[in-house]
Order: sequence, then C-alpha cells, then structure tokens
Amino acid sequence: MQTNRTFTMIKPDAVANGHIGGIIDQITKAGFKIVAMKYTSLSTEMAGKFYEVHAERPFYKDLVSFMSSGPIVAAILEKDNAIEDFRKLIGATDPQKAEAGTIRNLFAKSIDANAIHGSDSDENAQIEGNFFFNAFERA
Ligand code: 3AN
Repeated sequence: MQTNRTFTMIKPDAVANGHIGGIIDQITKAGFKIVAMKYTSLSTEMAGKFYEVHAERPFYKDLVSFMSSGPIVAAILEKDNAIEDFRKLIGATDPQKAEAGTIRNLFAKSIDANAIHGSDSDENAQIEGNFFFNAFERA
C-alpha cells in the first residue's frame, strides 16, 4: 500500500465562497504534488456511500445533504508522510479549534461546513481516491 498519498475534497462551502484557488495555493506551497484533480459534484447517493463509515453518527444526514449541495473539487495528492502532513495542514475538524494558518482556520466557518476533507489513513486514502478516479487517472 502506498504511504505517500492522500485524498482531499474541497467542500461545497469553500467552492461556493471562491476559495478553490486559495486552497490549492496552500496545498502546493506545503509541498504536495497533485496526482489527479476533478471539479465535480456528488449526488446524495454518492455522498451517502462516501461517508458510509459515519452512517450511525447523528450528523450523517446533514453531512450527506451538505456534501451533495454543490460542486466540489476532488484530488489525489502526493508527498512523503502525506496523511499526517495533510491533516496538519488542514487543521482540526472544528475550525474554531483549528490552529492559525491551517486551511480550516483560514477558509472554514463551521464544523459541518469545514472547507476541506483529508483522509485519515493510507487505507482510506486509497479507497477514497479509487471512489473518484479510475486506474489511468491515478497512475
Ligand atoms: P475530519 O474531516 O476532520 O476527518 P471526521 O472524519 O470525524 O472529520 O468527520 C467527517 C466529516 O463529518 C467532517 N469533515 C465534518 O464535515 C462532519 N462532522 C464531523 N463531526 C461533526 C459534528 N460534530 N457535527 C457536524 N458535522 C460533523
């Protein structure tokens, strides 16, 4: 399993607020290489499947509805120690708790509309990347 890749999504709030460019700038300045990238949107079915691991959580329904509310940008990123370094770059789930200078601190307003997703493990990075990109696109 690859340990130098992570998967990210710029969420509907950040896209709607015009932050695609600002966020990609932070990502590339932090040393991540873009392996694959796609501007697209999720149906409620696709969002439900993507967040299936959270199906029992109280916020699941709202999360699915939010994530299918507008366009997103999905991407596979490469860097040594990608998972940990990217989680550091995006900051805590709750933007109020995200460290100064992190992407969520700069661009997110609330815990549900928190601007960006980052995979939490090598295994999930692979599953999530495969969800959006075929084998040729993620070579
Ligand atoms: P992270 O995205 O930081 O890995 P997770 O995996 O715990 O956070 O949660 C997945 C997504 O679910 C978050 N990005 C956020 O949009 C939403 N979420 C998490 N916790 C809450 C919460 N307490 N209330 C509302 N939405 C939440």
